[in-house]
Amino acid sequence: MTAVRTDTAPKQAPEATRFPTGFVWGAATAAYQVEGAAAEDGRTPSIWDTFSRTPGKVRNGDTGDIAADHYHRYRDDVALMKQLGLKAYRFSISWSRVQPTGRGPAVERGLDFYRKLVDELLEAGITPVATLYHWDLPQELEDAGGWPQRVTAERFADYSAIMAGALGDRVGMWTTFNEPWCSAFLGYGSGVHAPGRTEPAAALRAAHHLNLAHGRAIEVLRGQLPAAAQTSVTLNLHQVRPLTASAADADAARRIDAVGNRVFTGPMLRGEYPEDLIADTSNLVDWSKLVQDGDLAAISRPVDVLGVNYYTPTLVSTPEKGGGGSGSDVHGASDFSPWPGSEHVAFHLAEGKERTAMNWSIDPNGLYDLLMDVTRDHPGLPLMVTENGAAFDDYVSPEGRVEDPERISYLHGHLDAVQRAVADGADVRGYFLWSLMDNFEWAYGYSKRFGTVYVDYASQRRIPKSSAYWYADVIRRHALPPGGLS
Ligand code: IFM
Repeated sequence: MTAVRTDTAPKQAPEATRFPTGFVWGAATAAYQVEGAAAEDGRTPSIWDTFSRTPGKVRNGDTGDIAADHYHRYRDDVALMKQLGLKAYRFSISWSRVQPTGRGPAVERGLDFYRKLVDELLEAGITPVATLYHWDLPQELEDAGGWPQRVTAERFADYSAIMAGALGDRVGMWTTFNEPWCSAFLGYGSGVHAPGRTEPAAALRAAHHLNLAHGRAIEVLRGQLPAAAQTSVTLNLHQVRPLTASAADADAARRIDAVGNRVFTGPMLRGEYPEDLIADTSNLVDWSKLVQDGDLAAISRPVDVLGVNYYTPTLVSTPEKGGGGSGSDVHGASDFSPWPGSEHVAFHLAEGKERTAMNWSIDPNGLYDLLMDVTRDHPGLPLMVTENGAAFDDYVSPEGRVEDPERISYLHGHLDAVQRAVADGADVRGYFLWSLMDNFEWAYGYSKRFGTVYVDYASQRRIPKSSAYWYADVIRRHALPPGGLS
């Protein structure tokens, strides 16, 4: 048979760029946002139980009492994760569930929940990634002064030892804190998060003690975990952009970068607090007394991976350019600033960009820039995108489906940004979609849906949204679908 010759080579679909070998695909949740079972098996209130029960603090008076009932439904949730092909699940541990008073012995029933969850994940072939703290300080420790008190860092080290002892044989990836910026500056500065205090000096003290607690926990984890275990911390690094090219706006951006980012990356990754941060805030705290001998060495113990959470960039200027409030409205409105020492900076929403249901502008280039900036500032540091995602006004169609093309588009754009950053030299090891399922969105209660799985709170039925199937396809391919959005 004679072969038919063609002059043009057969058309082939362009090969989709694959993510690096070993790139981890996951989804994330946090204890207070999904577990529920707030008063079961010995758990005592955390600051978020107290805060959410305080009238006017959380939209509609919502609380995490039941949330997505993950405490009782974790087996089905893990089965769903497996069905979607997730390779890793990032969850957090409720401190007051395992050590109700925040000090002293652990409660076995509380530990058992996490043991069973982890075993279920391992059985399903899903890597557990444990975060020790996602904002839910035991209320008893807040009553004793909370994060502005140095002793809280020691309590955290003890709690870390309990968890390393209970799960160290089966969890290989550990994160000390999720977004300590929110704990310090929304919790003690603007007060839109628990415990709802509005004391700028206390917010800075909290930031230092969160840093110290991180360092002490890394020491404990390293001492107790097998050598192969990985340790990390997750920061919501603000991708700060000046509104104009003026020197004044550049200075506004510098200030927010200092009290938003470098207050953590400075001591953790360089072993020092930035001089400009100290100068900007010296009227509020005496850093020479706050930071004691040995603190910086403790805080800068190396981590294996830096977790980065990204949602939207932060556009700033001097106040004369207009713009809104304190920037805290990203997480809830407050008359108080979450930016000690930088109260006069104005915040803006980027013009002409699409927004999510949080009114956050959608800008995947912000993620690319962020990953490249961290890579430039801290060469060789492995990174993991530990949260990225979007809230939209999802609903169940009469056919029982939840179509969320906007979320697919958001995820596609941001995964493309990750891929571009990898191609340009960023060592990004994985991506965790926020969130696995709809959950308690802090001051917004259940009014905002970030899940790739829809939760019908009345029945607790889970319905994977179309983005969940899309994400499953990305995981299967280990690449974005060819030809843009699918
Ligand atoms: O829901 C939160 C999460 O708890 C921490 N990072 C941001 C998410 C969306 O606001």
